[in-house]
Amino acid sequence: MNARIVQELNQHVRHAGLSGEVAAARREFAERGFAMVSFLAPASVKQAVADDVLSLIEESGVRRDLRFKETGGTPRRMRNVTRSEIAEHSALIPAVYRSEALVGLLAEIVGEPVLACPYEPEQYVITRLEHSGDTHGWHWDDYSFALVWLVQCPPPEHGGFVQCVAGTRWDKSDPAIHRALLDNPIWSFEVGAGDLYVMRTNTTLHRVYPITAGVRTIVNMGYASKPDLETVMSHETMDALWAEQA
Ligand SMILES: O=C(O)CCC(=O)C(=O)O
Ligand SMILES: [Fe+2]
Repeated sequence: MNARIVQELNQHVRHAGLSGEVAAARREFAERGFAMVSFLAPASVKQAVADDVLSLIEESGVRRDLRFKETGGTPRRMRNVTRSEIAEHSALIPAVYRSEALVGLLAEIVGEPVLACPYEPEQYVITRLEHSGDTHGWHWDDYSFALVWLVQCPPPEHGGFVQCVAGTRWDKSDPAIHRALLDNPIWSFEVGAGDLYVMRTNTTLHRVYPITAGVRTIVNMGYASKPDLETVMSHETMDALWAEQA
């Protein structure tokens, strides 16, 4: 079953690689640190991933309500399922994460090699926003790339869209989020169920606009660049975020 779904994904990705959509995504990514890449997976694979995500978040999420000094105190109000729980209960999500065809096409879009995240907790995480005011507030990620699969999302009048500021650097001792927002254009992107996007998350300040109604559920797959592997990385915010207990 899973083998068939992954095979469908690989075949689809090989076709997608021949389309003009890749060149457009590559340009968009270079300019904004963000590109919609919903064309990367067929509906059958999105549905199979969504089925696993929904059964996991319904059975095993942990509520978080945190603020981090490393990102200037911006809020994280959400429910998460950690990488270890996902790997225990889903064969599909880890297999999709490792798909060489998928990773290869991602590399074409971002313009450099895309590697599995060496820090396992950031490889894949499920996040659900479910109460009014829930948000994944302004932050950067430790590793270079995120591929986000949208499973559920309210319409934009209820929030849940993605905002980002490209070309910004994370100084953990002085995040200066407001300065980054004031000095640069802020892009906003509407996303919906079935969408996929890729972001350069270590140099793109980003957040999910707080929701006021509905439910927003995603699985975020994190990948590293070659330079990431040569950098000594601290993981304060992610260690606290993905801790087994909130
Ligand atoms: O939910 C999203 O679209 C973004 C999630 C995110 O930024 C993260 O998990 O680090
Ligand atoms: Fe992020």
